[in-house]
Amino acid sequence: MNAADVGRGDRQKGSALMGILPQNILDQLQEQAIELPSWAFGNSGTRFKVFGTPGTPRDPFEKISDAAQVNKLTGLAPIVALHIPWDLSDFDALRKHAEDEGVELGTINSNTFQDDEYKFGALTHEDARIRQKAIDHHLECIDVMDKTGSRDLKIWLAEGSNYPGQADMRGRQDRLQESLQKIYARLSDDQRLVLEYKFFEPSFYHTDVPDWGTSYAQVAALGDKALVCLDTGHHAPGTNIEFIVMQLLRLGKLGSFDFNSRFYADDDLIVGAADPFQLFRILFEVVRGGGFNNPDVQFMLDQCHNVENKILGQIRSVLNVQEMTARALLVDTDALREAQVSGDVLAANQVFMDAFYTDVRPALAEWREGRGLPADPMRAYLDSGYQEKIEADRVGGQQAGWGA
Ligand code: LRH
Ligand code: MN
Ligand code: MN
Repeated sequence: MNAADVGRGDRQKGSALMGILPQNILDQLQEQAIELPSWAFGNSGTRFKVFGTPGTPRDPFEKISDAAQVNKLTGLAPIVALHIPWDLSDFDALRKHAEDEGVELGTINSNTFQDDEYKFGALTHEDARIRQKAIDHHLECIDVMDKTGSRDLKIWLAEGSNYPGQADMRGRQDRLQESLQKIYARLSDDQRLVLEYKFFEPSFYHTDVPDWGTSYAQVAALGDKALVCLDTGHHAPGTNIEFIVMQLLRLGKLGSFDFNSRFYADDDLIVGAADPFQLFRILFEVVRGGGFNNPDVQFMLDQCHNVENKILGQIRSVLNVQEMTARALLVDTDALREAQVSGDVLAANQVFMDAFYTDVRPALAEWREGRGLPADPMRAYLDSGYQEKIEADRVGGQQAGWGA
């Protein structure tokens, strides 16, 4: 009998949980921690329009309070990542505020993509003065990490060129390594650098860190405290992302995820919304490669909620990750291995699909309730009165957005 059959029988008896999610899986799910991006709570949009929404945070403190709601209702999101300079503030006070709200401050994301001087590069720029300015920004980010108690500095670089011949691609790789070495040297023993790749945008011909191989080559040359960040939306359509996850875990260089989903490019939609099966396949490789609940692999969301409620969008996202993790943990790995070894292609595929098609949502709702959390966190948020309160309180003042 496979997991799906067990689940059907037990649901008839009234308990979704019993039988479908064994204790060892629940124990692993209990430890799951997903990091939320502060910018998911600010206003965002496309280059066509940014919609302002009532109740949007006016400062980093309010972003933290909103993120804390997600954690209170799901028990899944105890960490909040910051973006510098968007979240510049009194970091001692912000850390205290986060603690009061029951969350901690996490990854510090640098930003070298909104300054005129970085038009032709930052860490790779031909001009040593501009390179130094970009390096100094990262050193300031590490100062922030010292205050917030953050472990990870996440670097995504918007650098590249638009036309063949425009830039010396080789020289830029060398300068990138030189600049990264200066940043790396400032990290303390318990801090890390994660280098995020993206295949295009804002540059359209070449990008200096376009793929996992380049990120790997750059961080491998730095040392053990430098790792790769995999943003799920940063690959060409059709890329087998789970293969990359497998390879980076195998090499011990997967430092973090930026989870989101996409239909076309870097859409930053809710993780698991566009292609739930892809999320399942990724999480299966995470579990297979020892990445799940491994403190060396950070699970972060990197999303924007342009048209939907932001707090509900984040709640939906962490639940999607939890549901797909539960399904990935349900794969009968013994049966899978047996089928693989014996060359039984279709049996192997069926074992895999049985887990994917198992609806774990009722079981997770029941388990949540048993731990004093709402069975339906989305409903609980709507009933909590929090949204009405922030809409009433946060009138006037400048709303914080993606980039502010
Ligand atoms: C770049 C990116 C990177 C940035 C974030 C706002 O596309 O994924 O992680 O820091 O978006
Ligand atoms: Mn990202
Ligand atoms: Mn992105």
